Amino acid sequence: MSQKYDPDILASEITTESVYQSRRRLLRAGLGSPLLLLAGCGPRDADAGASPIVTTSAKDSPDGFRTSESQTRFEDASSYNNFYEFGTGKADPARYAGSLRPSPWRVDIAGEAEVTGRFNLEDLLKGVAPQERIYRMRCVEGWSMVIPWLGLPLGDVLRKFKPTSRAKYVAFTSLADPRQMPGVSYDVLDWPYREGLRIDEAMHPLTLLATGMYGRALPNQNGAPLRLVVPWKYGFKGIKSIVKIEFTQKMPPTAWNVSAPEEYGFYSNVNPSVDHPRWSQKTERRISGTASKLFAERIETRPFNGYAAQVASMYSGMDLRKWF
Ligand SMILES: Nc1nc2c(c(=O)[nH]1)N[C@H]1C(S)=C(S)[C@@H](COP(=O)(O)O)O[C@H]1N2
Ligand SMILES: [Mo]
Repeated sequence: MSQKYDPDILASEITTESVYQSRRRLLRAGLGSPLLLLAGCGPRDADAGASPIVTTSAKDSPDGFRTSESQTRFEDASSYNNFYEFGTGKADPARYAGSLRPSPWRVDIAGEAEVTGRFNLEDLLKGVAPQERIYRMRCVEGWSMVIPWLGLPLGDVLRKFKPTSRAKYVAFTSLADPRQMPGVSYDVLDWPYREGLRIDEAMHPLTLLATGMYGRALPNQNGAPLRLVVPWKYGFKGIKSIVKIEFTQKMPPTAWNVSAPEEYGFYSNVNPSVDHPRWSQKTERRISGTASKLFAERIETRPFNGYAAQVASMYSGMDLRKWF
């Protein structure tokens, strides 16, 4: 996780065609709804991809659902990515994720729940209202973004499947299809990419199952058609292109923990007082720049990425140096 940003790959790579396709998926998934238009972020014309869409003057609400900090530009959020299934360079996902086919899409629901099986994306999401959430995101590598997501509270989706009292954790699995994802032919991670949450973390109202960002469907490089967003954890918990969700009794294995257990723990809460073994986590550089200056000055990283008021109680009594 130490590749350099390739400044040659910017928004110009995000073709009109891919924006058009992503808008069609958004509409098909029922997300081009009046609610989103009211939020000032409805689907726009196919060629709107070159300019940032959402500008909000909303103040931070007490529940943390919207931050008023300045937003990362769409161009940067969709061209500076980690999605190792398409290569390990920051510019690789935008360059290569065109081969991902996000529609039709099915998700397996398995494990400790009354309702399990394989569901079309539309059926998986049916009955839960899409929302906009403007979250700070902090990568373990030391950069951060502010992104207006569209999605559904994960807990509302999970409850439809009636998890049993034995469901203590939720395990997520990404697609790993070498025909769509050139990177899975390389041995950089133990494919498929996997992540997990404790059940209370999964049910927390801040946890989002994202289907879009900046008023449009997710670009492939950001994890189309469905990815996790957990704003108080390091970015790698935000597993992309999810094909399986399993309720488990035991703590599930996660891709980064399997590959480097001394560097990446299960919890992965943003914690400036626990250094990564190879670098400090005390500060971060916000990607809030212009085309000529990607990174802003260093700022201090906050415990739980600034969401302590909402989430710290879930970890009371836990030694967060041990459970990193
Ligand atoms: N399937 C999959 N999901 C993934 C990753 C990945 O390589 N594969 N990278 C993670 C990491 S390290 C980060 S920081 C975020 C980046 O999300 P973004 O590119 O949308 O900003 O995705 C996470 N989800
Ligand atoms: Mo990351």
